[in-house]
Amino acid sequence: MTRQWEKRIGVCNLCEAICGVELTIEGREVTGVRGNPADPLSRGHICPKGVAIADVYADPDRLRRPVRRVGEGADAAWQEIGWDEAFDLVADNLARVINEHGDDALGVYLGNPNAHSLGSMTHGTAMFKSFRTRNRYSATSVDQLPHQLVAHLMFGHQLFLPVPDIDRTSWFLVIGANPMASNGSLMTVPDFPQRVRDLHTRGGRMVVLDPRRTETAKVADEHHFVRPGTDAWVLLAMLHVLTTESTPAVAAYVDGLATVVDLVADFTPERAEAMSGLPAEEVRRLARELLTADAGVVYSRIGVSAGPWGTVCQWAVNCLNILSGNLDRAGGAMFTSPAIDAVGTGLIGRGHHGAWRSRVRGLPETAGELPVSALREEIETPGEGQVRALLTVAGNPVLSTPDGARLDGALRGLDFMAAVDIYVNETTRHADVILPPTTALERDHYDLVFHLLAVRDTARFTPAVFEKEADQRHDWQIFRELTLRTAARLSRKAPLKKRLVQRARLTASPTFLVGQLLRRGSSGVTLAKLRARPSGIDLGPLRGGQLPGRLPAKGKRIDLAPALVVQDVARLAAVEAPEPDGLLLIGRRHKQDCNSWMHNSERLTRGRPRHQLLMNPADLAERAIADGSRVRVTSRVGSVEVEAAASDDLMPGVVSLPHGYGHARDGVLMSRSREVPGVSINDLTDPELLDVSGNAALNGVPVSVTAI
Ligand SMILES: Nc1nc2c(c(=O)[nH]1)N[C@H]1C(S)=C(S)[C@@H](COP(=O)(O)OP(=O)(O)OC[C@H]3O[C@@H](n4cnc5c(=O)[nH]c(N)nc54)[C@H](O)[C@@H]3O)O[C@H]1N2
Ligand SMILES: Nc1nc2c(c(=O)[nH]1)N[C@H]1C(S)=C(S)[C@@H](COP(=O)(O)OP(=O)(O)OC[C@H]3O[C@@H](n4cnc5c(=O)[nH]c(N)nc54)[C@H](O)[C@@H]3O)O[C@H]1N2
Ligand code: SF4
Ligand SMILES: [Mo]
Repeated sequence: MTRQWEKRIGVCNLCEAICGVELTIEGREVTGVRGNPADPLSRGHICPKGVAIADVYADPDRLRRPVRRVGEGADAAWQEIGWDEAFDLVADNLARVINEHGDDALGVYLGNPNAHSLGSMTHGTAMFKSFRTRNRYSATSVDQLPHQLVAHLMFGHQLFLPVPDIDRTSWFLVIGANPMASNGSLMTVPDFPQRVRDLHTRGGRMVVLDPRRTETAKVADEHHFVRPGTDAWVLLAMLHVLTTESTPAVAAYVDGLATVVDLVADFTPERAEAMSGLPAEEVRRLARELLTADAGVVYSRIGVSAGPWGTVCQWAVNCLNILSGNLDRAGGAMFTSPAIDAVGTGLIGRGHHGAWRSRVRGLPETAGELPVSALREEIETPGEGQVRALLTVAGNPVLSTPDGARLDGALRGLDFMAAVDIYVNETTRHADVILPPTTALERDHYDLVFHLLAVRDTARFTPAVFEKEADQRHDWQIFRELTLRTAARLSRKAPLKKRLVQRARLTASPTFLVGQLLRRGSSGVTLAKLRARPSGIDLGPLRGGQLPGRLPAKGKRIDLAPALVVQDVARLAAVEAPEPDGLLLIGRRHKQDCNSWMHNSERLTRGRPRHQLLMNPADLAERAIADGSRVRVTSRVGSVEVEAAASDDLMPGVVSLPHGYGHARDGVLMSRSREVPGVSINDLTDPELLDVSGNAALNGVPVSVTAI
């Protein structure tokens, strides 16, 4: 018998690069995945994880029907139940807790894959809004919160984020990011390796500042070590050089230049050298190169935003791009013009900060969310407003947020927990009920988030590759049921009119909403046109000269000196010297890892282990630790045992662990993940170490390392 096969266009949603893929399908099986060369953004690029989307689809450990937990910990068993029963069970319990203890007694946590699901953007957002809790948390506060806060304060909208125009720049400074492994973040840049080769062919240069000589550093023209947590001094010193060696002129719509000049007056390159280890002369040269480049751009990401001074750093990055004349022009830091402008249309709110504070520690909210570093104490501390029920959606905070081990324990104390997730993971194993949605290949997709952050304007609608089974539910259907069934059980009722509008909105499918949103834009792209060209429509390179017209701020102005940043620079100025000797822990990402959740894929986990603590040979020798031997790593909050591996790529005094490892907790998880060696870096990271925004300082954590 000849095998029947066909090709279908799909999309990989595992990271921000949103690569187009071409799948070979035989019946209900994916037998091949390759990059789609006709995709105008990804141009055929694919990485090892892209191929593994087939593994998620086929994984026998993946949940396809709702399950209810019976028993606890190692003794837990999971019983499949029907959807109706599962929805009622969750709605009954959420409503019970809210009716008895108030809105804030329900905590919610949103994980990273929410940003990669259309249904979550259209319907999940509505559900979270309908729960009026202040105990809302997400992966944002272990990630890009400083970027959003700074964009809100400077430009007037949390997601009006400038993107490096990598395809036209001639000078690219990359700080605390490793796009060769991560494929870019807040910079949707599929095929980063080719774009760097093109940069070099044009005669351009890339410079990397990172405490580890990363894969990106290795393809750069220059790499310099910086001591973790000290980038702020380097960036402010670059501003110091710009403002003392030149007289920057800014556009008429930019306020606050004099304040910036004042703020950076004492941040000399010599001080930057003392703090960071980067020689003063290099700091000067980098600032001068940015100023004189044909087109230059500074870009920084999670090594900096998830550090102790994330907000000051992201502010300084914007100031450098603005003061060097590189904002909103080709080759600089530019704004996208997406076919659906989630910012301009108000689909995503502008943001706010400090409208309320967390109950126990008084940490500020941003855009309606509290820092996830406060979640554990809000569950454990009794009193009014205590979190008694938790709903997690596509997240794994036990592995991904600071002091995960203690959060793990706190989850056991909840009255009720539900999760919308496709796996039993280290967090969802505590849920009473797990509701599994369809996966990427089974649902329609239009990217509402990452077109907004891409290095080129394109639009693409990808219909589901596989029809869902009758007894599966899409995430938007789950959000609709949970919203409506919980609301029906609440003693506080919204006005009838509001309820009817909500019901109508939740009943429209995400695809229908995409069609409507496209019509509101001015790109001329329609759903019909997109359906006719499933590889995507090219809208061209990023457009310059859009300011001040596109500025979301009232009055269409840029504020270079927001009060919150000015105050935090004063706090920075008061720091006199680097922390005394000791080791500083940083994180890392690998090409084949996907945060905490792809370790059930055979093809991503075979081969040489990569979970080790990387350490400079001199630091190993000083402690009489042999390469490859087991060590104990200890921080203020915890201690782990792991193999150490010598690496010249680490700056002396710095050690590195990847995040998303350490699956063996009680041994109750997916079959293959359980066998993957390694520990969780977040059993060492500290919920007390925060940036002013409330973002966790996951990088630069003081640790000691001893031989076992
Ligand atoms: N120390 C340290 N910690 C870090 C980081 C770091 O660099 N260092 N990085 C941080 C960053 S940037 C992030 S984004 C966070 C990520 O942290 P989280 O978002 O909390 O965790 P993920 O590992 O992304 O887990 C995603 C979960 O979603 C599930 N899932 C996958 N697809 C779907 C879907 O389509 N629908 C649903 N409902 N569920 C799905 C998976 O099964 C998995 O359980 O980790 C952060 N933690
Ligand atoms: N393969 C893969 N790709 C991914 C992910 C994944 O898990 N795996 N996750 C996705 C997600 S959710 C995100 S948010 C993005 C993140 O994308 P990136 O920001 O590119 O993430 P990382 O690769 O962790 O790079 C952070 C870099 O910062 C460095 N660093 C640490 N501390 C400091 C410091 O104090 N100063 C400086 N200058 N550098 C420092 C680290 O050594 C590391 O090289 O990646 C996305 N892409
Ligand atoms: S770079 Fe890899 S993981 Fe990211 S979207 Fe492309 S194929 Fe998927
Ligand atoms: Mo992230």
